[in-house]
Amino acid sequence: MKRMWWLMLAGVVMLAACAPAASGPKISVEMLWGRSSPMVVDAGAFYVNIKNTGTAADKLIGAKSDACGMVELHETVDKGGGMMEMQPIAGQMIEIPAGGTVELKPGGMHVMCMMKKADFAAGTKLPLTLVFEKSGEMKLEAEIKDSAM
Ligand SMILES: [Cu+2]
Repeated sequence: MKRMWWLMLAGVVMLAACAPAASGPKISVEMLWGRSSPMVVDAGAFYVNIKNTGTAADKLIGAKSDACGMVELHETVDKGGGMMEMQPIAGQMIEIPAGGTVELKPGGMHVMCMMKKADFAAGTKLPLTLVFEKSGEMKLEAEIKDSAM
């Protein structure tokens, strides 16, 4: 019985030695969705919370989708006097700090789907691939939802 324990302990030590170094970014996403919009509107928007539980920062450097002719990272800026305008994010990159969460949400940053090829109808799911500088591509599906915002 004692010998068994030693073997198990040896196994655990070996596993630990073989595990890759726990450094670098560790990206996960939550609450990915797209806002419903009629087909006559040429553009649609996706929103997502991006979490980095790793020890190094990463960057969202783009996105792509078969549902869009072109995808851009956008932000909504307050132009003053109640004027909200959206514009492409400078450099097309969003920093995801180590241990941080970045929220892409209505009224803020978003993934803009231009030259829509699919109907953004509530209840449907559309493909969206997020591209990270270090973590690479993350293939996802966004559920389209109605939003008053
Ligand atoms: Cu936009």
